[in-house]
Amino acid sequence: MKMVIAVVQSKDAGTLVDKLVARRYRVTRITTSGGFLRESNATLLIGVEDELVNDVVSIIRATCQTRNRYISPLPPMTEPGGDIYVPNPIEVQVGGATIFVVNVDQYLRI
Ligand code: 2BA
Repeated sequence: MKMVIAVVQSKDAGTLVDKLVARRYRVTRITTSGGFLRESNATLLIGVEDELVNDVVSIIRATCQTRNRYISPLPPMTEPGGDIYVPNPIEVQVGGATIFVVNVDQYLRI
């Protein structure tokens, strides 16, 4: 058995959970946030038999979109009376999903 851990954008998470549940996969959704953008995203835990991992990944691939985000870098420390700092937004491409597939030693439902 494997645990598929998928970090996805919040905008895609609801649709993705709906699709997975409709296909009878068991899913846990956790509200998380990325360390870089500090924005809310979602992490899904999906425990599946080994032979179903590819199916789960293809559902994620078909559902989650890559999007561009723009962030403004923090201004550098300046002395009073120094130059005015006008930040140039930086474009960041946030992937459709970041997926980890890990082995599960035991799966118990009590
Ligand atoms: P964030 O950490 O908020 O990162 C959002 C996007 O910012 C990343 O998209 C990437 O394009 C960029 N980014 C992240 N760290 C960067 C850095 N040190 N320098 C320059 N650009 C950087 P994705 O790579 O698609 O990642 C989307 C989200 O997936 C991440 O949100 C994070 O929550 C998660 N993630 C990605 N890789 C991970 C990893 N190796 N371990 C744990 N979580 C990961």
